[in-house]
Formats: sequence, C-alpha cells, structure tokens
Amino acid sequence: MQKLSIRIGARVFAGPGPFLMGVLNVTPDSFSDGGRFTSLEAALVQAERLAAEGADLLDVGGESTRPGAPPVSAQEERERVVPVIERLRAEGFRLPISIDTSKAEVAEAALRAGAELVNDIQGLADPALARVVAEAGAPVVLMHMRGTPADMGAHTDYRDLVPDVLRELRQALARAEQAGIPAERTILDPGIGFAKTAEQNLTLLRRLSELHALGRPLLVGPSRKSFIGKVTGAAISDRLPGTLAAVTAAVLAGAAFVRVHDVAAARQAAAVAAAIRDAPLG
Ligand code: HH2
Repeated sequence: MQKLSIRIGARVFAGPGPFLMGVLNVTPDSFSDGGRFTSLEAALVQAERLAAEGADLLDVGGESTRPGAPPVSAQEERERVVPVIERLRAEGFRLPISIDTSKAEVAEAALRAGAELVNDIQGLADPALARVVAEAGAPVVLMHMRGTPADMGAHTDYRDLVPDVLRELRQALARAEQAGIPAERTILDPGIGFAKTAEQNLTLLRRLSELHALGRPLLVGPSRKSFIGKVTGAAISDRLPGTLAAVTAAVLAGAAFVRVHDVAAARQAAAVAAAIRDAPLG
C-alpha cells in the first residue's frame, strides 16, 4: 500500500485514505441529480449536507459530462459555479473545494473565488488550463478519457485497456510537468464511464491496483454510473447499492479518493472496506 500525500488548500491528505469527495452539480442536466441544486440556496444546503455526512472535500461542477451532454459556454459555467463557491467561502465552509471543469477561464474564476483543487476530466488536454493551474500553484486531478463527452462513446477501441490507460495517464502527467505542475500536486483517475464500455469499467476497477505504478494517489468516481445499470438493471435513482460495491472494490484496490453523490452511505462502505484492507493477516 502506497503512503502518498497531497496538500489541498489548508489540508494535507496523507496516507492511504479513503477520502470522500462529495459531488455538487449546479447544472440543470447532470445525469443523476440535474436540476436539483441549481438555485444558490439549494446548492449551499446540499454542500453543508455533504459536509455533515462526512465528505472530506467538495467537488463543484457547472457542466454535465454525461454522454452527449450539450456544451456550456465558459460564461454560463462560471455564472453557475462562482457564486456558490464565493458564498461557501464567505460563510466559512470548512472543506477544501474542488472545481470540476476543463475550461481555463472557469478554473481561474473558481480558484479566485476560493476553490483549491482543479478536477479536469480531460487530463489537462488544454494548455491554457494547465497554465492556470500552474500559476495558481493548485493541485489537479488528471482524469483519463478519450475524445469529449459528446463523442467518447466512439473511442472505446483500446489495443490493451490497462496499459493504454497507464500510458495516457503518464502523458497527462507529462503535460502537467511541462506546464510547471510537479507530479506531487497531481491525483490520477482512470475515468470510470468516460470512453469506456461497461466491461472496460469493470476491468479497470478489477485491475485498479496496477495504476499504483504511476506513483500518485488515485481517485475513482463510480457513483450511480451506467455500468452499474448494465450489471444490475437498476435505474439511475436506484444505484446506491451498486455504487457502494464499486466504492468497496476501489478502496480495497488502494484508491485514496472516491467521488460520490451519497456521502453518508459511501463513508460507511469505505470505512469497512478500509478496515478490511488494513486488517491483520492473522
Ligand atoms: N465523473 C463525472 C464528473 N466528473 N471527475 C472525476 N475526476 N472523475 C469522475 O469519475 C467524474 C468526474 C460524472 O458524474 P456526475 O458529475 O455525477 O455527472 P455529470 O457529469 O452529468 O454532471
């Protein structure tokens, strides 16, 4: 088990975790919670709720990345997320805040408003975003995907899935380093549900421990995703048990961070999985 650490804002996340990243989507169309937290008040209540349930950090997103989601302008995305982050900071919200965006302009505004981590599903494909992250001295989540949410379904043709994902995450790390972001400020994510078939998501979860070769903390985001529906037939609103199974698998394989909508339930599953992971062999 690797013992890595990363500073996010005032907090150092050290050791194997698991740390819970609670999802706050301030979008009208996110695949599982679209439209629920679009008003400022509803977003603030949900952020406090996730914190009370035991989240270790909060991931705020203003654009849905579900397959085929319509793109949102930088201005619109900024107008969705910045007021929420500003208010949370003004009210003394105690958790580090992550901004889930691939747009430099949105990241810059969110960091200025008080976000402390950039979560980029494109793994710094955009050099302008890499520059913003580097200049802010911020940590960053580099997620693996291919293509864009609009066309990622056409990019599931891997030569050899795990080696390909490993190689492409190494390329993301190289892009970061080239922009002046040291590896010590990165978290890596295999991108469950992004340019992967249901079977490929399952393989990545099964072989997650191979990603420790990259030497960075791993983040996994299986929450409510369609591979759970594929395995079980469960509707999006009914995928909590499947999500907890995936969280358990991720924690047993050494994921340091799990990104979830249902923090209280995931907290318990992650704690038991970690206790099993760390139990004496007898
Ligand atoms: N998944 C989603 C969004 N952002 N970021 C990381 N690092 N890893 C993930 O797996 C990940 C992510 C998709 O989930 P959600 O935010 O619930 O949906 P939507 O994109 O429709 O808002």
